[in-house]
Amino acid sequence: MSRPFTKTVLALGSNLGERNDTLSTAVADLVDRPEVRLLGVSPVVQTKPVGGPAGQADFLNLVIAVETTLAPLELLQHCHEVEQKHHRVREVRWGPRTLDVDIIVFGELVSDDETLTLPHPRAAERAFVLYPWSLLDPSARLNGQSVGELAARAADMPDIRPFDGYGDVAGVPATGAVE
Ligand code: PH2
Ligand code: MG
Ligand code: MG
Repeated sequence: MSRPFTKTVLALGSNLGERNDTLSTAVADLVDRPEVRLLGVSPVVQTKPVGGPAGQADFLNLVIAVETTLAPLELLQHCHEVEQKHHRVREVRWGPRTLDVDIIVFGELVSDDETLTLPHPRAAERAFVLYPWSLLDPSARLNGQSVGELAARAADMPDIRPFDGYGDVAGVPATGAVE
């Protein structure tokens, strides 16, 4: 018997190559199987790199909501396969990458599994995740707090800029607006 659909939030980032094209194709790839359905796509934001080596390029970041019948580790594997398709090479921790796809929340699941910690252990302090998520879903909460309020308090919030070259991602108009 298959699992019921669980709502999950994924964060995507790119700071190498054709960043915006990579993000749009990656969203399409992530939902290109019957076990994963797209619920919504945030606007794309341009962000300064948080951590990692000095001098790397700005990121484009976005967040999507999906529902899936995959188990958490199956979804993680699927995210890694989509990263690989976009020639992701894991060389330097937090270094430049064509594509990073992180699972932020998986339903209400709380897990300290080393392979997949949920909610994502650093999401609550990263405006590059929280801010686009708050635009997609202003009522979203993480660890019992409003993601918009968490974003406002995050150290990287002042460096976030709208990115207006996004158009439609995977044929789905972005919801929310970046001022
Ligand atoms: N991802 C990281 C580390 N730092 N900074 C920004 N602005 N955007 C990211 O997606 C990002 C980061 C680790 O995955
Ligand atoms: Mg990441
Ligand atoms: Mg990652």
